[in-house]
Amino acid sequence: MDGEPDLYIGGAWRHASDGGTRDVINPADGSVAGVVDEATPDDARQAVAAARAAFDDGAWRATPVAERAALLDRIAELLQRDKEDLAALETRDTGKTLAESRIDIDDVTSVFRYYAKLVGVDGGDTGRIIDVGNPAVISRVVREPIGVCVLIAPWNYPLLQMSWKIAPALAAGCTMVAKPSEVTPLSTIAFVHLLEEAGVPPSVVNLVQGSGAVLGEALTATAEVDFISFTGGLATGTTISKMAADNVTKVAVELGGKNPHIVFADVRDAGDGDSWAAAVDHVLTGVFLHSGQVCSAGTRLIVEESVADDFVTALAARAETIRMGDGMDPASETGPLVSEQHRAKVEAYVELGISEGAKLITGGARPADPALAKGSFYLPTIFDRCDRSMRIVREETFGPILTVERFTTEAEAIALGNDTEYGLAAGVRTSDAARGERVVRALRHGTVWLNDFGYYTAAAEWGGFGKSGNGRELGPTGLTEYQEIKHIWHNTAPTAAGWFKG
Ligand code: TXE
Repeated sequence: MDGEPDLYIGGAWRHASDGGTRDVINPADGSVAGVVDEATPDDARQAVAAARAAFDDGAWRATPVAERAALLDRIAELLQRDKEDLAALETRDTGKTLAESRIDIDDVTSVFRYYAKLVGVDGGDTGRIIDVGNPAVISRVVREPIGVCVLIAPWNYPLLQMSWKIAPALAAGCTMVAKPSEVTPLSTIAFVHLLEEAGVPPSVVNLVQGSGAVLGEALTATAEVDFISFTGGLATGTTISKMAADNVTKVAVELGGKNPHIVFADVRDAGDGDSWAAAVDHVLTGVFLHSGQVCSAGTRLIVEESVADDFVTALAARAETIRMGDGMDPASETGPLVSEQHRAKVEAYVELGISEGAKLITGGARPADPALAKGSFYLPTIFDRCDRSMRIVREETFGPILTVERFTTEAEAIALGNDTEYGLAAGVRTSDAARGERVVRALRHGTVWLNDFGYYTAAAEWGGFGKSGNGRELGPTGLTEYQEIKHIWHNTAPTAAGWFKG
């Protein structure tokens, strides 16, 4: 960054082969947060070749799991040592508040610690023994690293999303090429320096950054790659899956969501006041945290008719008090959108919502505060009286926009909650435990929160139903995605098969 080489290929830091660079913009004020090298397709091909050679060489995958686990723990220690620097980079790059960035770095640390422990269990890959009915035969199923992985991350949680990929890939013994979003590469560059310091062997992790459209083919349409893990938009995920298909390359994609948050009237009827306040608070946080740029954001409020007016009024009052500002300012509760380009997309969706007949309750504009004029800020926005015919209800806006739909029966709430082509996450709020269990089991989403919203843990799988993607990250499945399964049949007392008699 800023004159230092940023591409890490074959264990060496390099500039782009054509000398190209990119200005990375701080969305809080439009200033240049850093100038980084912009890889060419040829650089990307060299990174893939380096990862291929390192995998085929066999040394990394033969490293004892205990050593790999110790390396992951060392990475976790360095992450904590550098937490403040990494968090500041993340804030300058994405606009999110420093408090959020610090949580992100802690979460990244937990991911490395989790996989260090998981891979250490039973030596990680001793496998499963099968009784085939012949005492002379040892039949066992083992897991082995899948090979060369291409890891493509988005801009909303740059380092966190990348860690969900790099940690299990390293734990499994894979080699890899990481490509952060061109919009937010800074924390990943710093992190790869940290990996080098921790002792990750040369060529095991390679790093390129630049436009996905330019580098995509070199990274995904090649038989040199065994697995592609992608997080990003639906259109890009579909393109990558098609490119990978020619080589039958395994792909796992996480493509966002249009996540329902269902509120039953009984949260108020419970009469304790707390359930109601908690519901309002969680719906608010669920959609407006990080200005809605969260794949699991609860962007669709589905609320029981009898309390809907009061709920929306309470919500709007809270939304209007959210303090926006530069993420580096501790007084800020939320930062800007990630870029001017993204704000334009969000603004277009607001226009669309109005033209579709949704009722604008609050927001729907840039903030008037002149101190925010240079940043890509946008007010928390609520649309009431929405229905499923509206694109604003069906499509992922990835901005601070909440749509409100109303229901009168439990069956209707479930039907609305499932009426999306996505299926990443959903929330349910009710004071009736039996109803809560019925509804969470009926919802077709990868994560469902009951009387909570947004929480996750490195130990539990994350991913979506439907067009939210395929494959899972985190948890034990987040490791097995990076492994191939091999059945070994060992006859300790070989005899002739005796099939052919001649
Ligand atoms: O994402 P892209 P964009 C959604 C959100 C957002 C929309 C578009 O709705 O508005 O996606 O965002 C790389 N081959 N999400 O355009 O393009 C790209 O460089 C290989 C949801 O920023 O999908 C970046 O590293 N790679 C999401 C990554 O893909 C390619 C989080 C994601 O960028 C490529 C972010 C190609 N042809 C946005 N084209 C979530 N699931 O949480 C691009 N890339």
